[in-house]
Amino acid sequence: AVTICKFQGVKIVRVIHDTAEAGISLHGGHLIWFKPAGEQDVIWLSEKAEFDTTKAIRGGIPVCWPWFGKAATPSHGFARNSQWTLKEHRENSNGVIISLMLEDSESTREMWPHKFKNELIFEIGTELKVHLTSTNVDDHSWSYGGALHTYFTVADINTVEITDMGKEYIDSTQGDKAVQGGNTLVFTQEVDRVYTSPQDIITINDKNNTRQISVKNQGHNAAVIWNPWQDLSISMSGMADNSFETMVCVESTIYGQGIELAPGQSHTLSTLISVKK
Ligand code: TA6
Repeated sequence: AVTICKFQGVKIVRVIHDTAEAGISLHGGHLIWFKPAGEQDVIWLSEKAEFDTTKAIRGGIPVCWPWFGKAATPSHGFARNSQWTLKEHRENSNGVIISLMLEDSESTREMWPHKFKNELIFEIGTELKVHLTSTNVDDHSWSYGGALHTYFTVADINTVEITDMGKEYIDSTQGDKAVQGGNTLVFTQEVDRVYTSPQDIITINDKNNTRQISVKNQGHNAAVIWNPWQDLSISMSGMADNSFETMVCVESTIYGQGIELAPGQSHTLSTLISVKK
């Protein structure tokens, strides 16, 4: 069943199906939970997340668009702070499909002077698929970047290993230095990296391999991996001091102004998330 209800004061689309449960906030077009039947939550939501419609929600899947990071203000673009509308929902035995829309308005054109149409499709079943299709409905070309900035739940960041994110990365903790790394990433301090040649499927090995989450990205040019570690968590909004221990972000990213669209053209950025059996 699909219902529209209120959660922490914001309007959400709530999905309850034999295959999975999910919640999507219309503020931000932001998925805030996804739980396949018989599994623990896959997506992390901060216990201190603020559901104040002027801010992005801490956790879930923030939709960063039309730029990634601090390339302009607001950080990570305006889509995660915008009110999306529910376009349609469909249901079958495999799961539920939810489609949300965001179009340019006077206030978006003040921040970014282009006309666009964004459709955000969530396929919710034993796997979670998220597709963000951006269309240029303006009379000139424009370029954009962004990310599906997924926060994953992990049992303990100290025993997490990530593989197949590729070897080359830009390290934001070292002034955007280009680094050649290995194929396995473990966490002992803050990690904030843009991996520029990721493999097709990135694996999060959690809790000494008792759970593996696979993340298949498409339409991207990079994968960002982020854990703020303790000092940053303490200073960040919507974050409890030790909450870095139970989360990691693995993001399907269009780094830089990576995609150029001519009038009428579209591009889709996706992330496909599944728990490996
Ligand atoms: O994706 C990693 C990152 O850009 C980090 O640099 C980091 O600070 C984070 O996202 C969270 O950004 P936010 O604007 O949500 O606080």
